[in-house]
Amino acid sequence: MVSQHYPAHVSERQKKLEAALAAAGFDGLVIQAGAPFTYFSDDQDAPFRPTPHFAHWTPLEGPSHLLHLQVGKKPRLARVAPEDYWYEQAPLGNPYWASQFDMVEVPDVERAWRELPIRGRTAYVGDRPEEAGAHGILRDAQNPSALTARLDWDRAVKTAYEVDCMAAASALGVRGHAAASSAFREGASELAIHQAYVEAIGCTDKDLPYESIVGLDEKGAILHYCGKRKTGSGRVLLIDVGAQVNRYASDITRTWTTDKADAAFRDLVAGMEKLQLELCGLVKPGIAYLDLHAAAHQKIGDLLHKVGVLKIGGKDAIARGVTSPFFPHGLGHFLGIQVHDVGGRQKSPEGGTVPPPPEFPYLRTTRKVEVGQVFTIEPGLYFIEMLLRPHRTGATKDLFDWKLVDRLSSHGGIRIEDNVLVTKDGHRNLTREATASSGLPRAVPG
Ligand SMILES: [Mn+2]
Repeated sequence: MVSQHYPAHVSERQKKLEAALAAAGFDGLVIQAGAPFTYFSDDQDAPFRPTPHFAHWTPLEGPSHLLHLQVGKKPRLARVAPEDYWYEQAPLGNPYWASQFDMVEVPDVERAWRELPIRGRTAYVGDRPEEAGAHGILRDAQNPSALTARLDWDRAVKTAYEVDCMAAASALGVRGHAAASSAFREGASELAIHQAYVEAIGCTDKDLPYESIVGLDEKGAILHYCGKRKTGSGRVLLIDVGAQVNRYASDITRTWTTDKADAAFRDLVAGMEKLQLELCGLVKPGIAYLDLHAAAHQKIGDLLHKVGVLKIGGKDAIARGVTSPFFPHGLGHFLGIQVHDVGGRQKSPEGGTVPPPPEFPYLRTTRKVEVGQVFTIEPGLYFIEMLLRPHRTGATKDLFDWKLVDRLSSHGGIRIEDNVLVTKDGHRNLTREATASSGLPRAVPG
């Protein structure tokens, strides 16, 4: 994907970096693309992922490259391109982004270091600090938290280039989800639904931003279910899978049902779709993400009450602690180069953490909502026996319709997840935009 906003992205990075260097007391920074991760006692590497701080500057793929950033200078990028006949070493050519760098190509990492004129107080960010030490970067300048905290903080606010990448990643994901939902309706297995997804977006599993979650029926209640049953079909599909563009992720979940699903469960799915969109509609600068999360609990409590699973709704259900067994995760998380992007609980540019309140321990986002942030809105409603069991006896047992709970348990759960950008006037829903403009059926479950 070519974005006209890329030059402005690099200028913005440079501006933010210079402020961060000044605040942390450095003159320059070397960021390393990262080393391949080799499994213990093996000669096989895990699929490579670049250091996120490196990917924040350039979509250049592959390990070992060095990026040298200095105050007032054009970024210098030493691309490591070994002479090697085991793996493909494709020539770089002239990609649209390369002119933003003072580029040099070298056959190994040692020569990459020699290409960098390191002087003054230079910091290093990467996974090979000992290598940085051998090239004159002091120990207290290797991954210094005073600098990395500021870089993490800045990553939460996306540039127009990053938004282009993430919108494209949502569009790709939506295409895959449409194919997956068709496969589900034709009676496909979990494995076949997964294959329909990757086939539709034209990638392999290692190009996905995270392992796909494809759960039929009761498996939908396992939040990170990664099995892929080869046979069988379902009445309900919970599918959580994204796509990557220039290393930026989308993270999309849909829940689909066939007409064989219980009518009460289908009402829950329709209700979740409606309340998910209402929650997206509340997103605007200045609010606390925690308030969105609390609103989700109230809406889910009301829905459970309306369908008859709970005998009380909304505020009362929250006060009695009976929404949490159905909705035991956070409403969402920051999204970007990492699927669970950094900085969601960060207190300030200097670092520190704002912990979630004790009643919502899994909430990953406690930071104030600001223009340029991208995060997910993903309310969930599941029938998880481990969490329901404590309520089957004791003070809260009469608040549930246990017969209905037991009837719906075999349907697993519901999660609906979009990727939302905070704008000056409110928000842009990158996922629904892609759904609306794709010509594909709108991703309305049920
Ligand atoms: Mn997610």
